[in-house]
Amino acid sequence: MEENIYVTRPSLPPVEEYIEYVRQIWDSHNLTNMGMVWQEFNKGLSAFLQEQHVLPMSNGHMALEMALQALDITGEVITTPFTFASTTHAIVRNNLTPVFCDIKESDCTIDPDKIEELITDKTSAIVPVHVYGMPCDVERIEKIAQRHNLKVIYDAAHAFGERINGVSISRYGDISMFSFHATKCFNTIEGGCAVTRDKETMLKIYQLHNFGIVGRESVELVGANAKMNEFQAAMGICNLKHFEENRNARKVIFNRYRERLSGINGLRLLDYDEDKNTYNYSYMPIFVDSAEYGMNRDALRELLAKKHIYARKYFYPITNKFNCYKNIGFRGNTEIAEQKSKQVLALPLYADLNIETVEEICNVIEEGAGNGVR
Ligand code: T4K
Repeated sequence: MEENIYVTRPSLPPVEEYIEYVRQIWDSHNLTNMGMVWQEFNKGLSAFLQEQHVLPMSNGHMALEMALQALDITGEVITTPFTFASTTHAIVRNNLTPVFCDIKESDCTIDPDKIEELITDKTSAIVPVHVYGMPCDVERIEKIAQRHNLKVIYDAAHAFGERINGVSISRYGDISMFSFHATKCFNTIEGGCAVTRDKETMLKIYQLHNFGIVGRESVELVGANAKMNEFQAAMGICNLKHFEENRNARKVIFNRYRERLSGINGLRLLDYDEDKNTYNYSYMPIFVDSAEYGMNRDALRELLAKKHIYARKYFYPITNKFNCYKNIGFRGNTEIAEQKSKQVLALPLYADLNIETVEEICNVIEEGAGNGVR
């Protein structure tokens, strides 16, 4: 393959659609601070999510940091390390202590069977991750949270547009955060949003994201700047119009990958439940069992790279093994997360990835089986 194929490629609207909004922004000279385009985007986004309290922000990470701040979370927070750096950093940057819970083998989300043993009198919240858009066991997490009076903040960075039993995934927990980064299935270049059902909480996040300003002469909270600008919002309006067609295109690719790869010895795919969940099909993780497959994950990644296919180790290393945390010694046994992170390879998956390329990627993986070094 001559052209480089990356793990993802941003979906872009027809350029004319975007330019129309750029002209509007030019004419208004209103570039940021919750202007008209931002308001239009927020309205469309709330309608799409069927949620009342939604706040488009500069990025998903700040939405997560401010969600924790808005709920006055203290002490310990139970979370998983099988995620992007952002989840753990958001906790630590709020001066909170992450306590790491292991994940389920079947879908890599937090294992509800292992949450309660980690709860102490210092625990005040759970931050589960809908990793790869795999919905966490939201019902069980809700019950645990209620029993122990804990807040739940979902890192739903990967789960935009998903539904559980027909209901938006953001309906669960106290707050959910979506990421609209360029690499996500829906992008505003950089961006993200916070969603909650509680009006007061939303007001607090709104104030926090604009320096804690409450009125012209009144600053009530130690906030920061997490505002989404007009150009980001314009991209959001345009991309939202094409979200469903892009979802359908990704589903075709995802299904083809599953057809081709599910029978290969030593490769494991995640367990999807299409009767219950509406997915966004934004990630295609495979897990390589080197003993059975005949080659380890890193060797397979190199084999693909030789053909200009750049699969990624999302997520390796797990966050509790990061150098910046090595002297801290966080609590929690995360054996399965560690094993999964050593096996995972995220294959290219995006709306305009052509099906011939998918076939070629599968050919390489198929030919690799049984042929490599352990
Ligand atoms: N929680 C979770 C679970 C997350 O995964 C993330 C973000 C967050 C929280 C925080 O949300 P944000 O604050 O980001 O909204 C990427 C993204 O930067 C990051 O947003 C994302 N997770 C993470 C999983 O992936 P990298 O360092 O792997 O990205 P990068 O630049 O290597 O891009 C991957 C590939 O995508 C490139 O090889 C080529 C392609 N690409 C990328 C960009 C930026 C393009 O084709 N065009 C582009 O503009 O982190």
